Amino acid sequence: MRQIVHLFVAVLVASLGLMAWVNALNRSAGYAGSDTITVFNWGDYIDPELLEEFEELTGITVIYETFDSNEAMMTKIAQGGTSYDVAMPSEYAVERLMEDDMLVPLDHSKLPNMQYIDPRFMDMSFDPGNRYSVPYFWGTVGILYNPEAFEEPPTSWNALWDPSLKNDILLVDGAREIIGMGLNSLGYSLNDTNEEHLQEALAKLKKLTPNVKAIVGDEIKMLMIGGEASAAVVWSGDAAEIMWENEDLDYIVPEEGSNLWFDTMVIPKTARNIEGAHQFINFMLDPEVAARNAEYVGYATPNAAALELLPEEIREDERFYPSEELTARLEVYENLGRRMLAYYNDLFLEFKMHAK
Ligand code: N2P
Repeated sequence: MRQIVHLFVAVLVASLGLMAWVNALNRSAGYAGSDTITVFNWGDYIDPELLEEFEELTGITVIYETFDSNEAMMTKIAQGGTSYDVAMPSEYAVERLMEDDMLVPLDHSKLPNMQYIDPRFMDMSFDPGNRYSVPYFWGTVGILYNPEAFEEPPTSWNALWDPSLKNDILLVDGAREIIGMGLNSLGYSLNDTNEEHLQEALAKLKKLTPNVKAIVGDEIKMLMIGGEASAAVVWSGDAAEIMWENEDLDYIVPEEGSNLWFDTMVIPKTARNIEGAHQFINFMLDPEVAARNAEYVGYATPNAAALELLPEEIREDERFYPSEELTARLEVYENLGRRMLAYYNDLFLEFKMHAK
């Protein structure tokens, strides 16, 4: 009898262990049953309370993962190891994912809250008819700076090359952003594919290295709030968040041009819960949810009804809701194709090695 009990206990322990293992495996593989979705978003790019509210509202558990560049996100989606249900690529990455047949067409009948998006952010050239993507946030790339370190407020990218800023600037860790800045500072387009121009941009960036203190991801916010550098190349929404904490700083978009970007929500082909993914996207488009999210992350919302709910001082701040006159002279990243994107990445890597 004792032996039988021992055997029974052993079988029980083994099967419990097996169940835990299978569960862990499912979670790590981002397995989404009908009651789970896996969301893949940029770091610091959502109000976490909203995830909990979505879970309470729908009974769907959210597995949440983050990335820090479009390139890293696309690589992970292509690897297929995790079944992401919703992801937040920027416009050129949406185009690339569409080209690679990696996206599920959206069912607009399940996204009634799309009606709240400002029409100027709909039907954009990278995804006509919003067949695969809906806008999430938008913004610019610019210079966040401490006026005390500058004789005159900077108006050009070239201000960052001033020798007085030795070891005093931070750069966002993005290949398109930094190579784009190099190109723009020389008067070229940030979508330039001429290899001579790109080499010129790299040479120019290498001259910036004495001033570069670090090339960082989301830590840039903590460092700038703490006054660790006099200037930083950042996305507009990060600048907004930093300036709420450190009022000494200001943000400009350089006059020779910069990037205007649009981040979106899409459903990758890896999705296992397409219904849940639509529910999540629609939830994020709800005006009250979108307004809270925009206030939390600091980025500009494309949701017209949400914008109405934001405090006037945010809505009317042209640093974060730039005028159409400013946006007209900015450039949106184009999908340069696999080979060119890899070339940009290689140049950026070479710059990073040099900056170390
Ligand atoms: C937020 C990242 C914003 C991404 N941390 C800009 N495309």
